[in-house]
Amino acid sequence: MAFINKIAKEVNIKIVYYGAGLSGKTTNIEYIYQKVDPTKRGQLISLKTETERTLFFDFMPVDIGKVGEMNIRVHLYSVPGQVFYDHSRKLILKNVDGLVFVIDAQEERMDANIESFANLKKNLLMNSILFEKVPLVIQYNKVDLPNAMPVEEMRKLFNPNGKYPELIASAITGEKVFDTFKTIVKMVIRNISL
Ligand SMILES: Nc1nc2c(ncn2[C@@H]2O[C@H](COP(=O)(O)OP(=O)(O)OP(=O)(O)O)[C@@H](O)[C@H]2O)c(=O)[nH]1
Ligand SMILES: [Mg+2]
Repeated sequence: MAFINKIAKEVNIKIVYYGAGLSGKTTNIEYIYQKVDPTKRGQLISLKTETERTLFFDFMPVDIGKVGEMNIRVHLYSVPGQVFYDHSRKLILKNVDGLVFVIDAQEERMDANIESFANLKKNLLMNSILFEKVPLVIQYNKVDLPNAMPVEEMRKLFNPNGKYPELIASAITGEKVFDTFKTIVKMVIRNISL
């Protein structure tokens, strides 16, 4: 749940980037970190292994300005995608307001993406959060790679009814990274009554 402080006129929202290992979650957050005005964001805290894999989480706060009288501060997190860090993923989902599910478009990663989507649903349930109640955006990432699966095929797997907004992205170049971020922030703000 978003933390709303009416006296300080401040709203804190928590957005979590979720998805399989190496799907590009950290790359999304690093791109936002590099491009956002440094006066509008805090430090990027990344806990990584020696091979640059997320060990616990990435975290970065970003001030996105005002909605009405309220200052909106977004807390961006990414989970560690590697299968064995499940306990951390569960913890990071606590009090989540919005989700970006980052899909690795490479054909050979589809099983890992499917497993991660199921894992997301399971971990929300473990936190007593209803999957259907949390705003969710789907990002098809790494579409620049030659072995990327056609978007229509991925849609059949993850968004057959077109229920979720989708972004076709290449986080490494920044393509659709901000559109993804803006889409989920707007959905979350619409979802909380200020
Ligand atoms: N070609 C290509 N490579 C990408 C893209 N996005 C990320 N990568 C690369 O994929 C690798 C993994 O990216 P990360 O952002 O670390 O992946 P992650 O989802 O945070 O992985 P975990 O922390 O293990 O869960 C890195 O080498 C990135 O440079 C993309 O859009 N295109
Ligand atoms: Mg990572």
